[in-house]
Amino acid sequence: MKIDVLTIFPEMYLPLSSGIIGKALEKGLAEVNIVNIRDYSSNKHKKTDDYPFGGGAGMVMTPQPLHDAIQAVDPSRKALRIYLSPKGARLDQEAVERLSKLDRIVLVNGAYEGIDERVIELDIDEELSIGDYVLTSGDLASMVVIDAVMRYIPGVLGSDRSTEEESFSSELLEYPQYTRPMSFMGLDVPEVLVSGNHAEIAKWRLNESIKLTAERRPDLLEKYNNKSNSGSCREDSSAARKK
Ligand code: 4GY
Repeated sequence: MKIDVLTIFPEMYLPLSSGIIGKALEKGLAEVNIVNIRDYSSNKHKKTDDYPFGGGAGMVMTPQPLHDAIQAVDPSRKALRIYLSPKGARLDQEAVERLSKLDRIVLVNGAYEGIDERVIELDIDEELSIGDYVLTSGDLASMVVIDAVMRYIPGVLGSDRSTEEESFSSELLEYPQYTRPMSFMGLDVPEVLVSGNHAEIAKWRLNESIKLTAERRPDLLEKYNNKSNSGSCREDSSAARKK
């Protein structure tokens, strides 16, 4: 996969060089191309914004540099062009998985009061939001998209992870994790986890996941139960919880 990122703040993408994402990009498992929108401004001062028609506070990003930058990275419209904005459809794990299957994505980032609406009309395929809050630019949202999508690219995570991701409990909240020591500040690791009984461990973890999801995210549990009832291979959470 290749991701082109169009931004007026290219220095915000420095963290992509570190950690798991940094390693994956080094290995060439995916490519992220950061493009400075300012480089495409035909204005003599490389301006990328102007006052809003109709008045009001702040500045609006002008269409020319954005349109030309998009045209430059995706001349034959092969990429999915995404604009990050609180007006967009909410990004969830399902959307992340869908994006991870694409060959090319262009992430378009606004700042100030946003971009000229005609760029959205002409050049954007999809608007996505990472949540109901307002950032100073789309760039942190783009970083979230990149990070979440990269986890689905083969080789980015440990090899046994990808199968886990597809397993039936992935739409539930994660069960609690423990590591050594067995006893810490008077708190012990649950006995079953050191029993060596893998079936019992799997059962305990699923049950913990269901309990936690019921308490904190009943909306997710509802979704999970609907899926398990329409599919045939697994029981619903009330049955699982009793065991
Ligand atoms: N929330 N999800 C978000 C955001 C900043 C003004 C348009 C979000 O995705 N992006 O808050 N973006 C705004 C700032 C221009 C983008």
